[in-house]
Amino acid sequence: MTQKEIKEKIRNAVTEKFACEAEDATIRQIYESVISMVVQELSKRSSSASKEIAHQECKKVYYMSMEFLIGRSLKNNLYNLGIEEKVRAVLQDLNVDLEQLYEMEPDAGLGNGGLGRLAACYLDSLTACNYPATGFSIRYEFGIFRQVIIDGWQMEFPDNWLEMGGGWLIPRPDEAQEIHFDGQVEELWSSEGLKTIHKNYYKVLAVPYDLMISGYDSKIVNKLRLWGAKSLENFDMSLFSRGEYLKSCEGDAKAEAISRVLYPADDHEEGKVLRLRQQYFFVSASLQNILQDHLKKYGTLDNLAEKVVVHINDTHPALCVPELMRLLMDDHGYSWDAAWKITCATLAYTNHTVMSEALEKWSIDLFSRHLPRIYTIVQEINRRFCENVYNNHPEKRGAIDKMAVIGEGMVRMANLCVACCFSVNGVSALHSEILKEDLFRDYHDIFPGKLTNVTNGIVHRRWLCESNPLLSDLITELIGDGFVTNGAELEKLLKFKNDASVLNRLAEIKHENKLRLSRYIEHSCGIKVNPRSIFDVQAKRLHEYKRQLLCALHIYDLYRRIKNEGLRIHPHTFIFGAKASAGYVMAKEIIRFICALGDMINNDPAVSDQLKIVFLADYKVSLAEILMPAAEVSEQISLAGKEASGTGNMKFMINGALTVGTLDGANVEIHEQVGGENMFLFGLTTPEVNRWKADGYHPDQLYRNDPHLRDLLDSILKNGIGGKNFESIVRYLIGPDPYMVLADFNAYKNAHTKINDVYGDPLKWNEMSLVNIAKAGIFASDRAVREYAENIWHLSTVQ
Ligand code: 26Q
Repeated sequence: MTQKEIKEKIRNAVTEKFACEAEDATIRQIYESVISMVVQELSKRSSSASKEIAHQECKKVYYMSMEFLIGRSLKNNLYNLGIEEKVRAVLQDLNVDLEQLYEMEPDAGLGNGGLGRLAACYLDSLTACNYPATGFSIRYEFGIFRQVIIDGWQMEFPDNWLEMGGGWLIPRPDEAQEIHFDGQVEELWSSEGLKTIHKNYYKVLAVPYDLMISGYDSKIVNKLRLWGAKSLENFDMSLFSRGEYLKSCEGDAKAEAISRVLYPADDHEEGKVLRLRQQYFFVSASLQNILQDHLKKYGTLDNLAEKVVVHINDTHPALCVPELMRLLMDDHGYSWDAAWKITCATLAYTNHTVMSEALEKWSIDLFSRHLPRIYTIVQEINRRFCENVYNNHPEKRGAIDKMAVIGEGMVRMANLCVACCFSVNGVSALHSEILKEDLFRDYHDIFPGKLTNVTNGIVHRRWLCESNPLLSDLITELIGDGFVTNGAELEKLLKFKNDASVLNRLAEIKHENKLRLSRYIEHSCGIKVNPRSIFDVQAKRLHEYKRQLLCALHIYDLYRRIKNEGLRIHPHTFIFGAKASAGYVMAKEIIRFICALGDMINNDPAVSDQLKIVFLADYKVSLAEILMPAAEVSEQISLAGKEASGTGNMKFMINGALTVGTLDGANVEIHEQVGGENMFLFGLTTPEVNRWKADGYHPDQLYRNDPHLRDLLDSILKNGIGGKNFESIVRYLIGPDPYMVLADFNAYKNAHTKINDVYGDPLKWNEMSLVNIAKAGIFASDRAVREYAENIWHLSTVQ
C-alpha cells in the first residue's frame, strides 16, 4: 500500500462510518477509522490466503486455548504490514499523532499470564512463518480484571475492553453453531445398531467473531476465532404476560453468561459449572466448525488427521477428546474404533504445569449432570484404556488406578489427554524431563516416543523490535536486519563483545528506556526513582511458588543492613508487577507485604538514596512492553522444579537484562546459552529440592540456627512492617512453606551481593548484557512454532 492509498482508505473509512470529513472527525473517530482500514486490508489478504490454502490442500493447525493474551494490536499490525511510517505521515497531515492512537487502544486481556501470552505469540509467529493456523477461544466480554491497589490490598475492577477494542472483531453470524448442555441420554437399539439420543438438553448459540492475525512480511493472514454465547431458548412469553418480567429473561442471562468473563485464576480452583460450560461451549463450537469446513472441502472425514491437527493448550480444551468422538459417532456415523483412530491421530496436547493441585479434575456428579453424553463417552474411553493396560502391559497393572481417566470420583483431564493424544509435550527441557520421569512416567513407559519437548518462545518482533526500537535500530546498524526474521542472527552481535563504544551505546539506550519507565512510574504512582539506580524487576503472576516473597524478604534485609550496619550499595530500585488470582488470599497478602515495605522504605530518608520499591498496579502486556526494555536485572526465582518454563525470562533477556535465577524452567536453557559467567544463578536444584522434601524440610531449624535470619524474622514479628502486622507471613515461612523460601535465602542474598559488585564495573555489566541479547535468538517463537510444525504437526508452509 502506498501512502496515497492509505490516505484514501482512512478518508473513506471516516466518511462511511461517521458521515463526516476526516478534517472534522474527532480523535476517537480517527482511531476507529484507522482500525477499520487495517481490518479491511487484513480481511482482504485473509480471504485470498484462504483460497490459496484451499487450493494447495495444505494441512492446517487449529490451536485451541481458553486464553489468548493478545494485548494491543494496532502497532503490531502496522509493523507487520510494514506501513507504520506511512500511516504516521498520513495522520500527521490530519494533525493526529499516531502514538496518541496507540495509547487509546485497550489491551485485549483475554488471558491470565504465560499460557495465554504464549498462544498469542504462537499465532503471530505461525503467521509470519506462513503456516496455515486458526486460533479458537471465547469472546469474553470482560478480560482479565483491572487491578487497583488500595491501601496495599488488591481490588479487582471489570475490564470492558470491547468498548474501545471491539473494532478488531468481525462478527460471522452465518457460521454460528448450536451447543447442547444438560438433559439426559437414552440408548436405543435400531436396525442400524445402538443409537444414543441426547434429550431435554438446553441449547446455546455460539456466534463467531474473527480477529485477523498478521505476520511480519507474511504471505498469509490467519485468524483467531472467538465464540460469543447467545441464548436460543425463546423468550418466555407466558411468564412475561403473567407479569414475571425478570423471570422471563432468565434464559437469556444463563446462556449469555458463558462468554461474559475470563476466569481470573491461573491455577486450578474448585471446579465451577460455568467454567465447564465455557470449556465445552468453545470446544464443541470449534470442532463442529472444523468438521463442516473439512467435509465441505474433502467430502469425507476419513482423511481428517491427514489435513487437520487440533492442538490442546493445557487441559482446558481437553473436552476435544470426547467431543470429537461424539461428533464422529453420533453425527457422522463412525464406529467407536474408527472414531477413536481418527480422534487420537488428530489431537495433540501441551502440558504447562506439574503441580498436582493445578491439574484439572471435575467431579463425576457435576460432569455427568451437565455433559451427560460426553460423560458416557469418557466412561467408555476409561474402560477401554484400563482394559488395554491390564491386557497388554501387565507390568503396569499396579499403576492403573493412578493412570485411569476416571478415579476417586473425578474425571482427570490430563490423563484423558495423555491417554488419547498422539503427542504430549512439555514447555522446557527440564519440565519435559519431569513429565517423563515423574508426572507421566507410567504413560511414558507404555507409549514410548509420545512425550516430547518444545521449549517455549516469544515473538521477538513485538518484544524487541516494536517495544525497544532504540535497541533494535542499534542492532540493525551493527549486524543488519536479518535478525528480524531470523532470531539466530542475533549471535552476530558477539563480535562486539569487547567493543567499548558499542557497549556504551548499549548503556545509553538502556538509560533512555529507564527514563521512559521512570516517567511512567512517577505518573502512575507518584514515586520518583533514580534513573541511575539498578532497575531490578519481578513481573509475573503472583504465586507462592514464584517466590516474590523471597525478593521482598531480601529487600527488607538490605534495608536493615543499610540502616543498622552502615551497608553501602549501588542505588537499587526494585520494581514489581503482579496480579493475584481474585480468591488467592496468600497471594494478596504478599502484595500487601510488598506495598507496606515500599511505603516504609520509600519514606525513610536514611535509605532513600540507596533503596526504592515500586509496585506497579495492573501489570499487563502493554505495561510489560515498557518494563522489559528498561530492566537491568530479571528476577526468575521460583523454587526449582515448579516453573514449567517462564517466558518473561526470555523477554527480559532479549532486552539485555541479566537474570538472577534458579535452575528452573527455561532458566536452565538460558544458562546453557550464556554460561554461569553471564547470569546470577543461585539456590537448590530440582534433585536437591526433592531430596530435601523426602528428608523433611524444617525451616524452623534454619530460623533457630541462623542468628541473622532469626533477627530479621523476629523484627517482622515484633514491629510488623511500617506498623502493619505480618505475623502470618513469618509463621508461614518458618512453618509449612512448601516453596522453601528460607532454604534459598542466603544463596539469593549472595547472588545480589554479586550483582551489586558487577554493576560497579559498567563495561563488564554491559558486556554480559550484550552476550544475553546475542544468545536470546533461540527463544524466538519462530523457532518454537517450526519445531511444532515439523516434529509434531507435520505441517508445511503455504507456497
Ligand atoms: C484452571 C481451572 C480453573 C480456572 C483456571 C485455570 C487455569 C487458568 C490458567 C489454570 C492455569 C492457567 C495458566 C497457566 C499458565 O499460565 N502456566 C504457565 O504457562 C507458561 C507457558 O507455557 C509457562 O511459561 C509458565 O511456566 C506456566 O506457569
